[in-house]
Amino acid sequence: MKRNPYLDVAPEVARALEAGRPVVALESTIISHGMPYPQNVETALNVERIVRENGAVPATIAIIGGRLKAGLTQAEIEHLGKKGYGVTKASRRDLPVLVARGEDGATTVATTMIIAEMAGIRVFATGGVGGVHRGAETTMDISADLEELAQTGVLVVCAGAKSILDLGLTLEYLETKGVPVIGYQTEELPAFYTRTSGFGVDYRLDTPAEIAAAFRAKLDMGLRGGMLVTNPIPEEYSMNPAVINQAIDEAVAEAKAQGIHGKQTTPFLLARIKDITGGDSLASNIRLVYNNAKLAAQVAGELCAK
Ligand code: PSU
Ligand code: MN
Repeated sequence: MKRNPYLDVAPEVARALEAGRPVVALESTIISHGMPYPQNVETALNVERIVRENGAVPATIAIIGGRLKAGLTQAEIEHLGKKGYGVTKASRRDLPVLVARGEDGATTVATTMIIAEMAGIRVFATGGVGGVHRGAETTMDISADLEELAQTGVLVVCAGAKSILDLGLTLEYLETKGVPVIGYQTEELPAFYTRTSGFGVDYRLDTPAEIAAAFRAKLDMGLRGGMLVTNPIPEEYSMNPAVINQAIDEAVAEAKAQGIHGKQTTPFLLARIKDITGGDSLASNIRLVYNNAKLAAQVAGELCAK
């Protein structure tokens, strides 16, 4: 493979990739903008441990000093976690200037996919992906994550989409872009904090091997783009739908009243929902990320075997 002069693959990750062993990419905006310190750092380190316990090597992805990093040290994870909103939330459009200036960036789902693909990593675990926001018919707020799923060949394991987004429009957008939306052991799109949403997925697949087979087929056919695997939050950590939906409605109304827009929207909503629920949403968020890390490691293992 041609060496990418902007990319640093951590030695352990490079060894695993070379030997054809499973690797799971992890994002860093969830650390800097998705959760408060110190839970963010604790969660990021636990996620890496869970990936290992399930037989894969973790590669947390970020931009450090202008370098695209596939695999961070513990000190780098702590740095991003402590700096929080002080780190640039980096989506696709942010990469050129951050790299040219030698700055730090926390990678969203979109940029994590880009860097994972550059490094040769095919499977990525996160909590939630961006999507079509409520009111997008006037704001045009549609996450770059969806375009990335359309064009970059990485499988993303998430817990579905939360209703800060318009779930119906998000599914329509993914359909238009040709992104398969898979439900893991479910026919329904999970709604992040809860296991159901009332919306159907494209296909229900019941084992990591079936998921890997579908993604392998996509790669082998040369079909551009990724695949979205939605994994419901474990029952014991799921939230009361009435309580969480009320909190989301309140947070969305506040964002609108305060004129929050652009890249601030998602972090603002997540932080408000956490405060309104007295921290309950954060506890659920952490658990669903662990659940996704486990499934992603299993899928990465199966993909290597194919
Ligand atoms: N949803 C979450 N937690 C997160 C994010 C989304 O539950 O941390 C982050 C992810 O990094 C995602 C990004 O890629 O927000 C989407 O931001 P935007 O909507 O601005 O594209
Ligand atoms: Mn947006």
